[in-house]
Amino acid sequence: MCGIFAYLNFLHPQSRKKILQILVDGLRRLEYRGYDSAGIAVDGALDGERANRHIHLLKQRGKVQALNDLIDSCTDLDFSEELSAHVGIAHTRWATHGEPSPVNSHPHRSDDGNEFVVIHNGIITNFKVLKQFLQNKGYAFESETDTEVIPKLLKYIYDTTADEKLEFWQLVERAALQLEGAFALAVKSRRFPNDLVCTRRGSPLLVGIRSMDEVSSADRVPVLYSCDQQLGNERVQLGKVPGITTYAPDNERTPIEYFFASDPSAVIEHTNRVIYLEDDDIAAVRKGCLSIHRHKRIEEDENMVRSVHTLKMELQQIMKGNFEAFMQKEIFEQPESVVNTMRGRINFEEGTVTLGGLVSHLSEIRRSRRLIFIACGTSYHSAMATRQLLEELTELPVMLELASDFLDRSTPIFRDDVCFFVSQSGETADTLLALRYCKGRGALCVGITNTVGSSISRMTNCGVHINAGPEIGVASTKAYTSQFISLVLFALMMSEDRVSLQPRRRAIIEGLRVLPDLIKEVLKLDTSIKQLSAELLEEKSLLLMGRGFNFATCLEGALKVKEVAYMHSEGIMAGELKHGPLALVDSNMPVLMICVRDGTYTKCQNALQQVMARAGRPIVICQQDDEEITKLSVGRQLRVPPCVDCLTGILTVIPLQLLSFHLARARGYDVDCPRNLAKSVTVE
Ligand code: UD2
Ligand code: GLU
Ligand code: MG
Repeated sequence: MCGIFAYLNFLHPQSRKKILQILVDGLRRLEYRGYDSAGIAVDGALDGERANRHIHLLKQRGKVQALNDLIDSCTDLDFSEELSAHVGIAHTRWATHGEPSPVNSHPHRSDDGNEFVVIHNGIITNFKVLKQFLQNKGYAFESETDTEVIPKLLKYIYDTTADEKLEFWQLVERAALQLEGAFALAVKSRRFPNDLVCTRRGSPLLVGIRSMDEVSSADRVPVLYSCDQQLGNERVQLGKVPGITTYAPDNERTPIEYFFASDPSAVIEHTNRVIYLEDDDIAAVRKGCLSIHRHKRIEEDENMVRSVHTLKMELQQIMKGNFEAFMQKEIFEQPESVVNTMRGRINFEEGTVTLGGLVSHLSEIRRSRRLIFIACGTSYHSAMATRQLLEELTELPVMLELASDFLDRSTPIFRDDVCFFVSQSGETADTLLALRYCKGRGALCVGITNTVGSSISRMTNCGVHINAGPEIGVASTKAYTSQFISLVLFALMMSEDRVSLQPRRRAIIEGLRVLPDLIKEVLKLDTSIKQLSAELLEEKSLLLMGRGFNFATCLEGALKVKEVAYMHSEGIMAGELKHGPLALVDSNMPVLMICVRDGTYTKCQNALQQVMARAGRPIVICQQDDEEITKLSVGRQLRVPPCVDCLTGILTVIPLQLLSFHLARARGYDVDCPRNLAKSVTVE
């Protein structure tokens, strides 16, 4: 979700100024990964008493430039001092726990003396128990983040295992064993000057190496296994890997530099030799030598190595990965972003859902007279997509309102209403105005937003952060599916103690469990959707028809097509066909229909037949094992895997996201910056 960057120079003297510049430049490259705050840790002056250096932290809210200004104005550091060996770590944050502020920014520290400092990307889901444990041991926390438990835990392990004389990487290994959730970490410590340890689980991390010696692509770093699951202190090398245990320059005293980063964009300007770390690898640099450690797992090959790869990409390309645009990257990120939305919130065994932000308001929401969802554009569609389920599981009337229209009508709002404000950025002007209006009338106001610390997040009484990570493409994709899931989670939470609804809830929770895999399968349709877009290229218009759980998909798909491909497109409620839209249908009008086996299946089939009877050859989004549709329809089919009815909207919208993307590309448009549109609409 955010960017990690660390720079280690060994026997390669650099001025502190240069080091800070390398760190800030690394962050600038990563800024697209998160940008609500940034921070840095470097060594300060020598501490005469302890004969090592203080660690100096600089943290600032806002973009990397704000951190840069803070560094420029810093008077406690000697910028010109030459450091022959040094470790610096830097972070750009996309907050999930605690609002963007200097104290919540990373690096986080173990204590006032900055003994261990940590940067973290991801979410630690069990941080509460760890925090409680550490607080009982007398640790005082200063931030609201999940991350802060990590440096404190490291210090705790360090202090309680003094007799074992653990190595730096072993401390990190023991701490990592206690962590649940997703993370990439970089740790710096004044106890281990000039050494660095990094590890990951679920969040990306790589190491770039630059040395006077040629670092060749034939170089391998053998993985060292620690056997003891509990202690991890017996550093035993299993298997037949010959003598070398670390990546070291041929001559032990050769200068070397390492760059640890969340992605290659921050590294490429320094070196093109990189090693991609795998989950649970612990990479340690000690006296300039890199070693990689991990626990031996039964199923793992004992002769594992991490190869040195050569980056051949251009910078621009790297930021987008193998993708042509951020929108495409974000579409393909959805198997992960939906997991981040659910992370730490669903207990799949017990079948329970906890949205931390709503717990204490739940009874008030249950007692309310109605739920009103107020939003614009894609966010509005996410509420529409989940409305039926919200009605089913909350048994409350659910109203949907476009913020602008809601205000135009001066809609009556009462104290016992609960109003939801859905917005990716949390800054959408119309939605914000509606929020002020509802607050003024005494309604409980709930935010659903992707941006911690945004206006909507702050002004609402409570809410849910969807944790989809930053979205750069102007046309929203992953935020839509994460908003969708957040609302499903809310519905599940509302119905927790309704006995009659338990089988239904179980089925939905099971659906959420398998959803990431199903999304991966839908993404495999990419090639055929690209072909389809070539066929539709010259068309003037595209009608998207569906009903029930999939009507919102039609509206959202049409919005995407309009937004990025500048093609007229309309989402049509299939039940409304004979009340007008059918008149548009003939053999020339491109039509796409969604027909999945839910409560509206037969009705959708009827609609399909009506369209074919007007010589239409609709493209059908249907389910993989649906033979009936194969027999019935004459046009192209896009098949998505079956899943529980109320989640199909996620699987059916992804083909339309892809279609709009490919249409736009084929027409030669810049999909990330469509004309006339802005990412965050902060004007009325
Ligand atoms: C929250 C906290 C986290 C920690 C954790 C404990 C944040 C961002 N998250 O994560 O620090 O305490 O709980 O398990 O600090 N909210 C609004 N409006 C919105 C969105 C959220 O008022 O539009 C409130 C929400 O009611 C809650 C807080 O902000 O009080 C955090 O919401 P969240 O969804 O991040 O909650 P959670 O439990 O995942
Ligand atoms: N969960 C951490 C925080 O809120 C890290 C977020 C990130 O990946 O930027 O500070
Ligand atoms: Mg928008």
